[in-house]
Amino acid sequence: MTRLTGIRFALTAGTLALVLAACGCGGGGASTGTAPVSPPAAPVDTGPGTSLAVPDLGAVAPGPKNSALPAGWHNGAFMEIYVRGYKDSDGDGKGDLQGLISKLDYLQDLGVKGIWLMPVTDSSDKDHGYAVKNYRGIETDYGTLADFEQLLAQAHTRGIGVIMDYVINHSSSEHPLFKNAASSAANLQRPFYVWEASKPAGWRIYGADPWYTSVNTAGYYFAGFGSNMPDFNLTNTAAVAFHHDNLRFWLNKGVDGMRFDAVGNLVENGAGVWEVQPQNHTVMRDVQQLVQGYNQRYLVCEAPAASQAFAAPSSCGSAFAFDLKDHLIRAARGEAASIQAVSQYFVTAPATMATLLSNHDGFAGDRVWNQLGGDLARYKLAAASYLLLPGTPFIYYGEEVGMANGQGLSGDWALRTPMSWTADKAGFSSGTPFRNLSANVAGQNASSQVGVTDSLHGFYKQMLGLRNSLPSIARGSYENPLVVGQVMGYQRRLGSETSLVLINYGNAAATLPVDRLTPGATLAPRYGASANVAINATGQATVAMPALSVQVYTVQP
Ligand SMILES: [Ca+2]
Ligand SMILES: [Ca+2]
Repeated sequence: MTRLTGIRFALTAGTLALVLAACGCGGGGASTGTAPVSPPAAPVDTGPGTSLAVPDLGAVAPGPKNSALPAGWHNGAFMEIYVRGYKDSDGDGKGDLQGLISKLDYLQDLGVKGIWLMPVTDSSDKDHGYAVKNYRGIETDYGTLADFEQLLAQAHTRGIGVIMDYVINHSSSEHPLFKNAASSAANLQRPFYVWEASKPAGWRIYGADPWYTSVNTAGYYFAGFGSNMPDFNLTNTAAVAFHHDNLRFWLNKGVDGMRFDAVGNLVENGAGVWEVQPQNHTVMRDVQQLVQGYNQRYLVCEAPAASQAFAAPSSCGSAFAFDLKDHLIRAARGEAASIQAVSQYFVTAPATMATLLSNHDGFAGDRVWNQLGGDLARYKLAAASYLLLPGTPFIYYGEEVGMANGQGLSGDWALRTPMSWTADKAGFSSGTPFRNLSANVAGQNASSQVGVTDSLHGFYKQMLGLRNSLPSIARGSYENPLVVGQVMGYQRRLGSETSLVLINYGNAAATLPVDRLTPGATLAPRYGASANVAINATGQATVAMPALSVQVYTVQP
């Protein structure tokens, strides 16, 4: 999530018309012809105050449950994509859905099995997209609902699933629901949001008082991420039903799941008890049941303050491993305590954790290139460290070519720059990019690395190749972790297939014993080695590793 304070956007007749035009739920919208959609939005009597039409309100019945993807697809690697920054198709300087569609072959060639789209729904921020003003409309900068349906079909043809960012905690203050709610204390849509008649005392969230005055009425509304993004009241059944209908709207179209934003912030119980409250898990359990009512869908949650709690089956089911991320970077730097922590993580953590090195938020750290000072050898170790572990790895777009933070930018903006397709802006847009390029675009870009085995891109492709060709790596158990000096290793097992992964984080070559292997069997090299290694009668093999290297074997009888 992104916090933006002090930014307000005025709703004009023009922007409201845009909202309605972008919504595919009305009579003029595109339709797959199979999924039930909401009735056309029209103003309804909301009692006192305004009654703006709410384009994303209305019941959506469950639609087709079928999936275009094979079982277990979500154990392949995902690419997190900021559409605005990925590829511009029409020269306006902003990435869009047609641009992304034109890069699906690139993603398929890399070996990606899923795409997480940062919000593509219509937003008032016209940037990151987390201030949603129509949950059933596509951001007009990005294209149309028809473009989105084309993206789904084209991704599925390539065996790639598409999950959407879904922002359940808050909407834009320009959402018609909030405009109505803020127009009168007696407005019937007032209870969709969190209001108090007098200003509650003692609150502080991310350094700010989260209670804001409303222009039109007495009373204060709650907005944990800034005044322009008011929190929904998720103890209100109508507010929850509103979101469930919106989720079905997209699932009925064949979306393969959702990434849920800010699930630690859903329900507040008081000034000191606003984060990771028990009700949050109930909200996400119900969402999970809805999503899993469709075949082979994938749900993953963002909760930096309590990563593993939301991975429980009684909650979201999967969650980002923010508690592993820093150890992956530090292990790649050779820090002993973090090598140990990485080795032990999946001994206890749920196998449904979603692993990452960095993402679009500044709180999760700089681009990996910056965190590792541009050391490509250690960058590759960081990549191997999470791409071969259990769970679902999420690559942040451009990470695979070593994109650095943006030139002259700071904060979140430095992480959300145009993709470095070529050595200059031309690979991204024929026009003027909406934001500065990455600082190292001239040296690190896709065009100079695709097809080069020794490049960073080539390394990511080989790691994903292992994940895609060895079921034990994609979804096997995690067994027999070892740390010898600065070498970490573990076995992955699924059915009759056993893989051995070894990573030497040290600057020196190492020769080490690996125990608990199948006695009398052989280690057959899959990556980083060329010769078979014999396993003795007690199940031990002796493996030689160069400095800063990765080796992967399978155990052959
Ligand atoms: Ca564009
Ligand atoms: Ca909340």
